[in-house]
Amino acid sequence: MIIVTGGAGFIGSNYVHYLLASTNIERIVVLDKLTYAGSLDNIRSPLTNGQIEFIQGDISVEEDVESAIRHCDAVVNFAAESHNDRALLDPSPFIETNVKGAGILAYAAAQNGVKRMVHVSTDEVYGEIREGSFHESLALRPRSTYPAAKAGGEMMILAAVESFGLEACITRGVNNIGPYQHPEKALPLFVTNALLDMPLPIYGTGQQVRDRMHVLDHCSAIQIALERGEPGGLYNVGVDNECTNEYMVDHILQRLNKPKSLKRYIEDRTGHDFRYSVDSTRMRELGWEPQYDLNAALNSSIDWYVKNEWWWREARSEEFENYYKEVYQDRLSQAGQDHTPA
Ligand code: NAD
Ligand code: TDX
Repeated sequence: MIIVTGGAGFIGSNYVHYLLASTNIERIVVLDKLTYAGSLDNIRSPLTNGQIEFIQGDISVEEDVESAIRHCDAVVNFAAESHNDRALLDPSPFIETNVKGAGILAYAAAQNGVKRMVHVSTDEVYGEIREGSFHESLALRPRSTYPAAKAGGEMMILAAVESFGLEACITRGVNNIGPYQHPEKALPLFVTNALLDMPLPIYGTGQQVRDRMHVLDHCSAIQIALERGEPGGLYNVGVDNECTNEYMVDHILQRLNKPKSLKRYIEDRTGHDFRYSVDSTRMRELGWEPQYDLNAALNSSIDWYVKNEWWWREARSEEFENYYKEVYQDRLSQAGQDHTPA
């Protein structure tokens, strides 16, 4: 039996679909709090077909974790607050879930004899890098609340490895794109705004760089880490699909046949990391090989939102619209159509 925490969110739900399609694991249990970011729509068909079980619960609440984790062989932890812009509005849930939750989960896993665990972390824990790539041996220098809390969570996992012999490893993935990503994140926000003929809000100059990994490549890496990762091992997961935010926006507009006049350059995100890049040699040495190059990752992701309007209309809920107004309304009203925000 495997527990997938945060399995109703973006990457967790893709991992559930990946497990069902690519492995013979007999029992899959999703434990998810169903915050604004989680939705049973993301795992609707396996739930309806009885292929998975769902427990609504919070990884930072001991009783929720204890009752779910008994008789479990493996845990993959996706549960987190994951959006940088929300961390700027309210850090509390980030500290609660990403640090305390990771600690409670790791302790419960160790006490209940869980055999294997992967804790899904992020490239952002290293901080930004203008040139070259981060290696796992480097010190963590997170520059804002979300990655700082993720770094804290990693320490909780490593403490349980040392203190209790928990067989857990940690993956540090780059930016994911693909199906079921909440529309607060850049690619689904840009695609769905374009489909709605709304402006696309680009932070600062749009020259920031991200390595865009298709979520299924991330899922295959996590599975390999679960099967072959060393206890206490750290594994960068990157794909060399670097591009600027502006390149991604232009690509989206072109694919959707929408005008460049939808682009808006708005006031930058506070503490915006300019570039992330990781050296994934260690992950590749475990036998991992990503399948999607940049164009394939972008195009298949864009096309999914075009085909699944029902999904993103649901995700662009009242909660989302309130959040959108809070983060974007003033900045958009002062926006420019060239690289200099008005
Ligand atoms: P997401 O926000 O889409 O999903 C998070 C899920 O966790 C949601 O279903 C939510 O309901 C659930 N959750 C939140 N708090 C919880 C709690 N206390 N207890 C139980 N469930 C809770 O996030 P995502 O983009 O799918 O990211 C998943 C994981 O991967 C996160 O740990 C994130 O840090 C990491 N990660 C994400 C990316 C990326 O590009 N999205 C890249 C690298 C690593
Ligand atoms: O409206 C926007 N305009 C914009 O220019 C948004 C939402 C984003 N951006 C920029 C900021 C980033 O440079 O696009 C880039 C990507 O932004 P996000 O999708 O918010 O991702 P990022 O902040 O890079 O973090 C993501 O990758 C690492 C995930 O959200 C994290 O969970 C993951 O750990």
